[in-house]
Amino acid sequence: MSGRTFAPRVFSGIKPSGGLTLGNYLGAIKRWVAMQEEDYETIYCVVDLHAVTVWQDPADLHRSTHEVAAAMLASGIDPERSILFNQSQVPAHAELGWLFNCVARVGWMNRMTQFKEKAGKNAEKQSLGLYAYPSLMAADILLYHATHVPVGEDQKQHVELTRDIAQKFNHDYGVEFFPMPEPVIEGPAMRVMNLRDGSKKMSKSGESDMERINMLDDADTIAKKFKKARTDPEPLPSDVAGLADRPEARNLVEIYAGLADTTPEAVLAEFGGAGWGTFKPALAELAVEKLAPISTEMQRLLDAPDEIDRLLARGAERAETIAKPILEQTFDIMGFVRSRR
Ligand code: AQP
Repeated sequence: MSGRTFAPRVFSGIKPSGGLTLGNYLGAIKRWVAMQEEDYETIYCVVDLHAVTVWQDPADLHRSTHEVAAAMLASGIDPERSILFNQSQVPAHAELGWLFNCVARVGWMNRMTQFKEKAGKNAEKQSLGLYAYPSLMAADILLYHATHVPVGEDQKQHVELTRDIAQKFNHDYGVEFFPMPEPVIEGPAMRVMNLRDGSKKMSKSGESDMERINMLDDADTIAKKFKKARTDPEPLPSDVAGLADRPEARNLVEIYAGLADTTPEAVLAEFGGAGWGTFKPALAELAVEKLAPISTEMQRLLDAPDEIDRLLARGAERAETIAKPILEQTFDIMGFVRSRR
């Protein structure tokens, strides 16, 4: 390999599979906003084709698509500086996804822990789409020759699989066509855990609403959820070593650090020795301070869905101008006849 260089380009997405959580905000959106200020071209996507890998009521899918777009806009994604769109409006995602289904190996898919977690004991009853999800995600990223993929810790394995697909494609066809994208996982709250069980991640589709903070929760609900969050009887330790084997305590400290743009060490320097009766109300107050302006703007946008639709359509047109030539080159490399061009 001679080491072709690719312009720094970020791609990331969120599934419209329910109300957004604090995990989506801290693990993804907050950093996406920051990356707009850095030396990248930034492309952010509402990945609706991924959402339907599990059942979505049509009205809910429609609303969630607007909600995810509204959350990104309200959090500071600038639709001029970034390309913001929903995946199904750029058909090249599905087309490259199919080609990558023919590159990825079944054995690779069998190692994906997210499928195992989501499918549980019912793997046979899951959709084929849920199983193939990582190869569509690889297509999302590589369709733009993206070099950096900011994700939460839970998505790291899928970005690694994307690299495997890029490498196999390049090797099989003797080209240096696809880049090896890097996962960007940095910050204190890259794996926000369930408030009721510190061994599970906070998810949109988790069973109980009490296990997550939704971006649209009001101040009272946020305070109530943190108050009822599971903890242990010990006070907060004065250093991070004291959080070992205390997953629930560590989670709340990391959430605080993520919201305050600081480190768990700094949080413990302030709260070490304090009990939960002190820390939980401080955490709730901070969460409300950060989330309330975002949820107010989200509500305003959700009351103007036509405005969101216009922005998504424009974003899709911009995305397609990058995606289409890359898809066409992929077809050419593979030997397809494309005489309609
Ligand atoms: N708990 C989390 N902590 C940190 N980051 C998280 N992300 C999701 N949950 C957490 C990050 O958010 C981005 C978008 O994720 P997604 O919605 O496309 O898929 P997901 O990871 O499957 O999210 P959910 O909430 O768990 O959705 P459901 O319940 O519908 O499957 C990704 O960057 C992800 O890392």
